[in-house]
Amino acid sequence: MLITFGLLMIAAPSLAQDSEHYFLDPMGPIARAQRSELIWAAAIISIAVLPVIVCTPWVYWRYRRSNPKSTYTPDWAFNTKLELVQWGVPLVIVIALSVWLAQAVYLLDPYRTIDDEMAERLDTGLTGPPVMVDVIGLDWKWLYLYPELGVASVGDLVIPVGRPVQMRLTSDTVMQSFMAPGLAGQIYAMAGMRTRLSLLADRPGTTVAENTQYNGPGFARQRASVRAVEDTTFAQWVDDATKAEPLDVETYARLAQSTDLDEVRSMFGRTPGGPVVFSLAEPQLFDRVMARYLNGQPVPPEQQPGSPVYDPDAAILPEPLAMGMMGGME
Ligand SMILES: [Cu+2]
Repeated sequence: MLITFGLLMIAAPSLAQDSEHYFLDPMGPIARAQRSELIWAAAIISIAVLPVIVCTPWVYWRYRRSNPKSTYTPDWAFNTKLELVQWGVPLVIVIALSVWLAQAVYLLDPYRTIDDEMAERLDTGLTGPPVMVDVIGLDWKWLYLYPELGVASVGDLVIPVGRPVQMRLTSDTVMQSFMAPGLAGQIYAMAGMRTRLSLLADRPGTTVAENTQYNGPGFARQRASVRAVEDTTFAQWVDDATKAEPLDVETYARLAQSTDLDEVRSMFGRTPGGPVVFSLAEPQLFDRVMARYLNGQPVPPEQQPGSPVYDPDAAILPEPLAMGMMGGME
C-alpha cells in the first residue's frame, strides 16, 4: 500500500508534465474526488502500517543479543494494552473507511446522472444540458456516437467543458474495459450488455481513453484521445463532422472489422494521423448493435466483427428491440 502510494507520488510530477491528463492530474470533479479518496485512504491506512514498518527494525536493534540494557523476558506472552492497540486501531480504521468510502461509492456511481444537485456536491458548475454519447468497443478502436447531434467519431472523444456527458457503452466484439483516467473511473463494455458512465470536465484538456482488457494484437493501439473543449470549439467540431461521410449500417459493417485507427483511416481515405469523423446516418446504431446479441439466436461467426471469418456483407444489423425487452440488460 505504502509502496504504491510512494510510487504514485513519485510518478505525479512526471505525469503532470505530459500534455495529457492522467489520474493524478484530473480535468474533472469525478476524477478529482477519486484522487483525493486514494490519497486519504492511503494516509489513513498508514496510521496502522507506518508504526509496523518503523518499529520492526527498531525492535530487532533494541532487543539484539549484544544489548545488555534490554529486558530479557522469554516467558512474556500477553499484554492487554498492546492487544487493544493492535486490534483496536485497525478496527477503527476499517469502520471509518467503510462508512466514508460507501458514501463516496454512492456519490460517484458511474450510472448516476450528473445533475445540479450532484454538481453541487462535487463542488463544480454545470454550463449546459447533458451530452449523450453511445460508445461501441470494436477491435481495436472506440467508436463514439452522438445520436442527438447526428455525428460520430473513431478514436477521439470530444466533449464540451462544463456539460455532463452521459455515456452508454457496449461492445461488438469481446469484452472490453473503458477507462479515461483524467475524467472518471473504469467501466466494462460487453456484447449484448449496456453499461453506463458519466463524465464531467471542468477545464479544457486532453486525457486518454484506454481499453484495459486485452483483446488481441491491436490492443496496444486502442488508445483514444479524450478532449474537453470550450463550447464554441465543440459546436464547430460537430458542424464539421456533420459534413463528413455518413455512417450507416453498411459503413458500420466495414468499420467493425478488426482494424486499428490507422487502418480505418486508409480504408476510408482519411488523412494519416487526422480525425476520423462521420455524420451519423443511423441514430439507432447502438441499439441495433445491442440487438445483434439479444434476439434469442446465436450470432454466426461471419456476423461477429471480432471473428477471422467476419463478413461485412453478411453482418446486417437487426432492427432495435422494443424498449421493454431491453429491460434487465444493464
Ligand atoms: Cu472486475
